[in-house]
Amino acid sequence: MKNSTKSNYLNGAEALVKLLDKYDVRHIFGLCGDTSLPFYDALHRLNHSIKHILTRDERSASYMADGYARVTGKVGICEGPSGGGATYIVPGVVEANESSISVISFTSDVPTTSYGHFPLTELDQKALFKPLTKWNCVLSKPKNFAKDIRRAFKESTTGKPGSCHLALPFDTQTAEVSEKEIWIDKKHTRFPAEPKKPNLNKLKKIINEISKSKNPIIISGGAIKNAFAEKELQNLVEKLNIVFATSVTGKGTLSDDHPNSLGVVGSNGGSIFTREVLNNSDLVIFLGCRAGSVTTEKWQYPDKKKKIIHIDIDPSVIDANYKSHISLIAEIKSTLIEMNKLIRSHDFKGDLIVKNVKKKKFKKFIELSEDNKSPIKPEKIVRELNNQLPKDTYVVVDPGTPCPYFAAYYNFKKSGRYFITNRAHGALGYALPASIGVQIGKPNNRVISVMGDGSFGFAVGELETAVRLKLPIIFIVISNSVYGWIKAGQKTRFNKRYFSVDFNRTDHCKVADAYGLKTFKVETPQELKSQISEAINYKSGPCLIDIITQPLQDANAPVSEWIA
Ligand SMILES: Cc1ncc(C[n+]2csc(CCOP(=O)(O)OP(=O)(O)O)c2C)c(N)n1
Ligand SMILES: [Mg+2]
Repeated sequence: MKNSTKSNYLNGAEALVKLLDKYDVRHIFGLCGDTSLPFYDALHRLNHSIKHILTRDERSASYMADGYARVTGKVGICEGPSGGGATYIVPGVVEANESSISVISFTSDVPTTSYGHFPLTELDQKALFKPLTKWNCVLSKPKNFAKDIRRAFKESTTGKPGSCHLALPFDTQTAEVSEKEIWIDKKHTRFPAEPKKPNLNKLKKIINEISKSKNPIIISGGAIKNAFAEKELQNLVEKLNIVFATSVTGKGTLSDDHPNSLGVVGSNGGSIFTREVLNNSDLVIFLGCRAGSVTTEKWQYPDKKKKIIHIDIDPSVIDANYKSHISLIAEIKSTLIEMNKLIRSHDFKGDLIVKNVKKKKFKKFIELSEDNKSPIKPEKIVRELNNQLPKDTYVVVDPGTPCPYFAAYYNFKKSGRYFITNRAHGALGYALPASIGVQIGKPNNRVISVMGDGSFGFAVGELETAVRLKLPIIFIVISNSVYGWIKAGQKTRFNKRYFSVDFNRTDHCKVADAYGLKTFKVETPQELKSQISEAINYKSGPCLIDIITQPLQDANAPVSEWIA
């Protein structure tokens, strides 16, 4: 094996480490394997500023990279070995790609010389990742090695950001790569890069249409958060005094305290009151939002006759669900900057509309949150956490009970990326590993991970990682011994024909204790406040609060449709 035998050459693995270091990569999330050994050896031998975060499952590595990228704006890097490692790393790669998050996944591969000879772990990685990524490639030619890595960073960060995959065959890791190839384009270290500026004529038409409208509403997806354009958005909203709503992913783009912030609309976290605002509007402006099934309650609200303006970097979302009156394909931050320059002030009375709706929307929530009967209501958990956590806490939530409840009722007092959830696929088991990526990306902030007991079962192995790294994450398990969301679907749409959704209650504290976490058990509403307070004061490592909670199918969840 060559370890830089000639002075002007490196081996492929060394070249990869040097390139990643130049790309300002400071953390790699991954898990070892036979075919990755040259890469690990290069990480061990070379001088660099990269920390390798050893995970207990490749799926976690990709979710960690996703969470890390969401809060830092840097490219999230994950890695795993050939065969099982490559198949296990898929979920986070897909989630990031569809959520427009820059993630690059490297998986090592058997030597190109053994392709077709049935070596252990052989897999057509190119074919596997092709439909799941924005761009992918097998680094099979040393001559193209650095060029292809640069292409991955470029593809991942420009246009609609997304994920890329690179397969690293064993023999390219040990082959010679010229040192002259070790250069990068700094623009591609963060996303979104090389923003596409808006067409000003179209933008003027959009502004004219907004000026003519009476009750316009903005619905934003995750793009503004991803572009760190919250300030520009706030300027626009205040200039127009317009109603501002979001998808689940966009939650927190504008602080929930802001007078114009309506909150989340749609079937998961919306309410009949937010829907009413949408019904009363005469113009809907989708900003960086794909208008998917959840945000639009299966394309019912807004109804198809509504006048639509659609602004997005991704041409494929335009007119996919609603015929737009005017559309604009451009990067969101540059668009907001130009809009603020061109638009004149209006008073669409957004603050008044929002005030009215919020009063109605929170009435029942407050009532239920004050109920002191067992089992503990999800409303009480959200309210208590909201009362006690610092305002710059990152809240990472799973599907099931956490998503709709936090989307609807958690009150973010600061604009930004504080709410993180996986809305592309909504796969169980995201919040635990993603929160690890978030805490590594934001070491000075509090991070909480709220999961269902179903999700806990998917991801529990990473508690060891959190303990090993002494990350002060607060893990919260909504313990209801059921796949509650699905049971609620059986209740509402299948006449309570419950089938194969209940499971035994796990003592999550005992499990967490075995991993070395500090634990808190909450069985009655009376214990909730003090246990949360103690958990927040505990900062020397991860802790877990196990909360015996009202099952989702019996709760008053802010969900209008269980079958998305
Ligand atoms: C990987 C994966 N498998 C299945 C589903 C379908 N699904 C959506 S919600 C849900 C139940 C969630 O149960 P739990 O985590 O216990 O939360 P609860 O609804 O009980 O609060 C299931 C199975 C999914 N989202 N992801
Ligand atoms: Mg459950």
